[in-house]
Amino acid sequence: MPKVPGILLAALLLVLPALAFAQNARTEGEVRKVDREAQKVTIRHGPMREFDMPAMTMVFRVKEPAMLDRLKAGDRIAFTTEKLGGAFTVMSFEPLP
Ligand SMILES: [Cu+2]
Repeated sequence: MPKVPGILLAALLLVLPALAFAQNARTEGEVRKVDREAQKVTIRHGPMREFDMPAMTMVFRVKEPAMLDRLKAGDRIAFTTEKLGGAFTVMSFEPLP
């Protein structure tokens, strides 16, 4: 049986917690307003434990401006968030029924 290089094991140990974090960052919410000019979206979101944040309505940036074309007020979404350069940023989302 071939030996697994230590560097691969180390990489795996680094990646696994990152995956777990990405899952925890999933939040559900409702789109309240889309601002294409400012490239921002207002979302009424549920609690975000990873940011120690209760449910509230707030403004997010988006990772890519094109994401705004797929969002409109009233949409219910599940989304992932990262804090990029101090700004809460929607990294991905999917529509909820
Ligand atoms: Cu918030």
